[in-house]
Amino acid sequence: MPALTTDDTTDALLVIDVQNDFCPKGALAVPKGDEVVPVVNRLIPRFAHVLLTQDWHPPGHRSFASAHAGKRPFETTELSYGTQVLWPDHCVQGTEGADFRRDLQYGKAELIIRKGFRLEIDSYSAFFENDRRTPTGLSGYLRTRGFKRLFMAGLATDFCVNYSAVDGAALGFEVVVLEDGCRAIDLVGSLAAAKDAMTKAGVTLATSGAVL
Ligand code: VGL
Ligand code: ZN
Repeated sequence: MPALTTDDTTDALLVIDVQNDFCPKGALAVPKGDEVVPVVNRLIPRFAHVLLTQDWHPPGHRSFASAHAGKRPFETTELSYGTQVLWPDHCVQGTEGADFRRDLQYGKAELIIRKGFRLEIDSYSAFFENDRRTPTGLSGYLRTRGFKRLFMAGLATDFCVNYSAVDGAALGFEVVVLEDGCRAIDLVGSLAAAKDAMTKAGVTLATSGAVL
């Protein structure tokens, strides 16, 4: 018996960044990132409404270490909005690395929200870019569609899932992160910090078994 009963009118599944570059052999491979695919594929049929996010950077994006002389991936730098982790070039618009995993069964997705497309601003969250002010438009979409509770899974737990979950909760949505449907990058304790931040924000951490 699933522990949580889903509501076809007010619940949505938000699948975060299940893209080639975040999976093994990808440019910013999340360890075991591909393991989220079978979990998400089991979740999708259980939800009436499925939405996806897609990390979608222009070439030369400011979050890329290659855009900063003398910097290497996973170092940080100060951008106009604060400290930014620098990443390997990844999820460049229109490249195979930016495509969803081929085995992700996402045909029924009703919305694909792209983020990180402004050259100067990174965007971990599905709601606000990393300047913490620029909205993606997702909250308006969710509200006008009447969604109240969001189940989240995808990549990476400690970056895009975490920021999306915390922002979603702050915006007044009920947020449930299905942890076995996520994998983390885990840079110097970032997974533990992310779990702490999500818990403090009122996000429910559960496993896919809660709804399957
Ligand atoms: C992500 C780092 C850079 C993510 C995206 O999807 O978690 N992380 N861009
Ligand atoms: Zn990115």
